[in-house]
Amino acid sequence: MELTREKKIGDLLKSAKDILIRNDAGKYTVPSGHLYPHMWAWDSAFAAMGWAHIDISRAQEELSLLLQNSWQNGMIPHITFDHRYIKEYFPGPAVWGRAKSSTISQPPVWAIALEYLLLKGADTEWVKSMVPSIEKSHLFYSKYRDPENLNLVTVVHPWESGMDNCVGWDNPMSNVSTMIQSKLNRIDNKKITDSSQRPSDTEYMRYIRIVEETRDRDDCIPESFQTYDPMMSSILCMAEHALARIKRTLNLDDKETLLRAKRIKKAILSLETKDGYFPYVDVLKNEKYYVKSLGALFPYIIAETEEPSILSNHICKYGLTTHSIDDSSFDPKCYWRGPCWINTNWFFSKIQKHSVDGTLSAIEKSGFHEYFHPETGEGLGSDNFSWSAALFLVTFDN
Ligand code: 9WN
Repeated sequence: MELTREKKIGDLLKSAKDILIRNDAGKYTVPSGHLYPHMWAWDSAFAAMGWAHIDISRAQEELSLLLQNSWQNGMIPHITFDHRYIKEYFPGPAVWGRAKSSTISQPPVWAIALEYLLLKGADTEWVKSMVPSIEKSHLFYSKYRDPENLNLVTVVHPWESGMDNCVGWDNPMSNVSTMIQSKLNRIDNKKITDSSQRPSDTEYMRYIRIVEETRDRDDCIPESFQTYDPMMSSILCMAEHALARIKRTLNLDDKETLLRAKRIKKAILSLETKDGYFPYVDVLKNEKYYVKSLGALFPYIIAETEEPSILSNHICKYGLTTHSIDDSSFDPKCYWRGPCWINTNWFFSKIQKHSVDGTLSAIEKSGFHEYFHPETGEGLGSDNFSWSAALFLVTFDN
């Protein structure tokens, strides 16, 4: 019995490596050649962790390029465009108003990836050389994403959170206008033709509207969306801890980094929860609100709460659902509004053992899809998805 499981895992590990090799666009890895043909920030950091299982120098190359893309203010942009493929993705540079990249960031997982590469034998001098831009990217969030000085992190676009259409954004998004100047030229829904798996046109118009509001502003902050996100805040806290550990290993001074991590942790964990969920805060309406999204449970990871009972609202055969199963907004097929994702399973595996088995069941059933139907395990969105492959390697190749 055990042998069969090992054999299955062995075959899947081989396929996972093949996917990263197939999605290798040269110096970076596309999230999916089919749907996402540019460099995405958190996808690349996850991919680098996967590459560490194939070729450590290729892993270093991925992270080096990601950090080279940093803006002057430290921001690592969420998309860096590959000009060979501009026509294959919407919205491109014409909508963002910038030739090279989008104007928002994504969850800062690069220190977590760097620590992983260090553990997997990356060259320590190279690791040291990555530290300053990682540090600067962390400081970006406190300088430009914390308008109320709460030691927490806002997102200025749902895409910045990486959980694009999660139910957490419905409230602030309802105030965003759908009037846009650009032509809504969606390509995603020509590639994923089942519209129940992707955000709606109305949501897309709002996404574009927010981008258009940032276009002529130096600070790239839109006027209609700015919301504190419990998941971003928690990931920054994890990333600061990872950076502090890297510094300690390299005999660098970790005091300031550790202080920042502690400040964020304290700020998050002192927030009042409702039904066990941490709040979002809409800066523009000055309003705290609660949503049963998996994102609002990330603070339990930094609190290191083992198997928190609240996760039972999300447990299914394929790991954890991105929205509470018994909530009326739960949608098992639609993107971040219910389906299971391998990266959220991986984050929660630190406090919830079940999500590891969930990941195996999902991938065993449907391959390395972008996300999975929580009831049937059907693979949804894109196939051959890089971070599903990379995090499978991280979880099972040891
Ligand atoms: C917009 C690349 C990205 C991920 C995000 C995921 C999805 C983009 C899209 O794909 O977002 O950034 O076009 O839907 O939501 O987390 O980084 O895989």
